[in-house]
Amino acid sequence: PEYQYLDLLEQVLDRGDQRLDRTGVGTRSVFGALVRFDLSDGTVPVLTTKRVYWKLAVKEMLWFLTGGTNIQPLLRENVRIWTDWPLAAYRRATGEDISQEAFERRIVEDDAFAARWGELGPVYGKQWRRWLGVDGAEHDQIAALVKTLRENPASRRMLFHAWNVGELAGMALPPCHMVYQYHVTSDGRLNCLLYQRSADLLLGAPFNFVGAAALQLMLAQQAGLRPGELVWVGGDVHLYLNHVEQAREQLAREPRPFPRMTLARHARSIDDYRIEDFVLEDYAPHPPIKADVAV
Ligand code: THF
Repeated sequence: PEYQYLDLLEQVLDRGDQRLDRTGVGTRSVFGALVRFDLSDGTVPVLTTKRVYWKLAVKEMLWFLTGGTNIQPLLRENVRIWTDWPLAAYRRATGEDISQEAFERRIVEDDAFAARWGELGPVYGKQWRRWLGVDGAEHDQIAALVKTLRENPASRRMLFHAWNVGELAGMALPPCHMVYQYHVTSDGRLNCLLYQRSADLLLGAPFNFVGAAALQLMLAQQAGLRPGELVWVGGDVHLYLNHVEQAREQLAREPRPFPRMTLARHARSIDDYRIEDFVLEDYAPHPPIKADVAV
């Protein structure tokens, strides 16, 4: 199950280098970590030592795949994990002390307001589906990946990347989960290696595991493959100092087997998946652990 994750959490907690970070909250951090999850038995890394709201993470992944960069469709699906950044920008620009709820309601109801204040800039979706080349042509990295998985699965170039240097300045937040590389074994298993330059180990990483696993299931189905391993590599892997108590509580819990995830139907294309297609079975987690996200 999740022992590799828990070991890493313990290592960061006990031996992480403590310093001040961009957000002003402070972190303990280790540099360079690798965790492997085996998806070949049908399980997916949805942590059990706390309840993970896995549907939010899958919905976020589906939103990335649409190429979208505005939080309005996310909020319409009740996914609120990206609100903090546009909200902070709005408060900074207007000086208005608007509540998160009121801000989210306006984004959902007022398209003009959403267009002005709900934009995150050229983040994941834009780069994945419409990376702008020097010649002005747009590159759909996801469509190209699916094509290569089908036609040339021995390729060593099956990856997509979000770190578009020329567009970083326009992003609300530069990409954390940056590169997804794929590998197909001779017996038809699809492996994924995700490189994440910066990982909020308590709050963000559990979501990123779920998103990557869901994507791996979709890609495998589209290419007629079976899921293999998910290898997660972290650069700056950190624990925020206001998450220390939560980490201790989580580490005191006994992990349970990972749940199984299946796709309820065969989608026609990578653009055709909906949240209802994802079925999670045998998920019996410990209770949720509340923690504030650093903005
Ligand atoms: N910034 C920071 N500091 N941490 C992150 O994990 C992070 N992300 C995304 C972008 N910037 C980041 C945002 N992803 C939650 C989960 C993922 C997020 C942001 C927030 C979160 O609060 N999860 C709660 C439940 C939330 C809810 O119920 O709405 C949880 O308990 O898991 C990493 O990609």
